[in-house]
Amino acid sequence: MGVLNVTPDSFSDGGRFSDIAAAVAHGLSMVQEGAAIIDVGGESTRPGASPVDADDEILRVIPVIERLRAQTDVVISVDTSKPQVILAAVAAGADLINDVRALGEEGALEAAAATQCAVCLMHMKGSPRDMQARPHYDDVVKEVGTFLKERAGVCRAAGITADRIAIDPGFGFGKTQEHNLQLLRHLRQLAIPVEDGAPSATFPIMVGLSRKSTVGQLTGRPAGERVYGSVALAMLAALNGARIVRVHDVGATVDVLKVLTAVMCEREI
Ligand code: 7PM
Repeated sequence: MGVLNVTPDSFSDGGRFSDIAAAVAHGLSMVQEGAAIIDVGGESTRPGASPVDADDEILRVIPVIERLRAQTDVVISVDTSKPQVILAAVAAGADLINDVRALGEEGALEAAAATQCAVCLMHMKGSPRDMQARPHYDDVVKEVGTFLKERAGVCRAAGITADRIAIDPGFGFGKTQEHNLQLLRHLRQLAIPVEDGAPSATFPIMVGLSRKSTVGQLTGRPAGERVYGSVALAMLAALNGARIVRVHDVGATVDVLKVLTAVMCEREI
């Protein structure tokens, strides 16, 4: 999954033709590099970020989704928590709702269930505003697993079928470095069985580690120099059972995952 941010920069708050065209071109270049999914996001979930208005978010993401849909068959994901954005994005051609709030906002679950879309449910402790203020867990792997299992159950009860649900531990979202490392080491423990599914069926695990501060803490590098660390973490996550890796550096990650798959193909990765 390639990350396509359409959050405002210091020059524009989105919706300008040149911004839209640049975002679409970047999305298409990630498809060329081998991305299977493009994740379009218009809300910054940066620690300490303030919330974005639904109309602003729609103005940013919908033109990009529409134009991508017209030009490629790649799976299009929308990174949002808001019911209005979910409905508008699906109408514009999105296939997957990637929600860092696990469809917990008012009306989000109903909006997602009303579509035929897939969903990715992410764990976050707290809100972007306060999540990095001394997060504490007795057992981070257990707590994240319990939360994701509960949210997957709520989605199924709302009519979202099991084959349309992925889960994500939410690296960096209300986690210390030690929490992030514990989750990565024990990622397979998050393989939540699909109740009444095939005996070995589990919800696919997605992870986002790309360029995050966890990479910075491990390598001592600023955000612009975290490609090698990010790619290494993507590979380790895949080795530990991740099915979808959300990354900025698609070409580099695709090469490494090809190598990993070729070498490890005699057992399940
Ligand atoms: C600032 C800080 C900007 C953090 C952006 C971010 C994930 C996600 C994001 C993830 C899923 C980033 C994050 N991270 N969705 N959206 N999983 N499912 O680093 O880990 O891209 S935003």
